Amino acid sequence: MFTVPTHARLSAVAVLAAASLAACASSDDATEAGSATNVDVAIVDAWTKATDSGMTATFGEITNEGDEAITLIAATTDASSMVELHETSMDDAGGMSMSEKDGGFTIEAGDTLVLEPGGNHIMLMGVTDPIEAGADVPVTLEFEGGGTVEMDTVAKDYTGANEEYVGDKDHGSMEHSGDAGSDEDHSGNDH
Ligand SMILES: [Cu+2]
Repeated sequence: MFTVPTHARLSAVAVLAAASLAACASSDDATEAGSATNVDVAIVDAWTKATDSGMTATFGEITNEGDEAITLIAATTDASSMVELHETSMDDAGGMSMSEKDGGFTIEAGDTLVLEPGGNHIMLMGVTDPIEAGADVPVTLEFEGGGTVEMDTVAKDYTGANEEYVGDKDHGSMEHSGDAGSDEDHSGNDH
């Protein structure tokens, strides 16, 4: 709805989302409104790694513009059947591995959560329809207390950050990256 540069547009969307949350409170001064969670964030550089299928990730910088700490506890997107919040760490062997972040990401007032390849990220798992470079990939961020923010991300080709996934064994039946079965629509993607 806005024809302004991407970053500005993303911020505007986040602010609008926060504004609509505030509008649900009984007064304009939502920060004092008891249980209502006022999630006031600005998001820039939001993008999702293009992929044909399997696993990919969403990145961006999320700044808490509110007066209180907020905690990102989950995310959802139509682009994948399962989403987790991941952190990346170095294992004993010196390799990088990623795993689910217990308790989510807390962002102190005024601080910025940086989601980037090789670091914290939003993990998309079970992608079945290809996410092509340039596509819009909306991701809904869920914060502790019930607040949500729509994060509009754009798909980009990216190679690198091939951390090993060390998810718990409960997810062992999950599709891992690569062609897990589905032979439908291999529409000639030559890299
Ligand atoms: Cu991950």
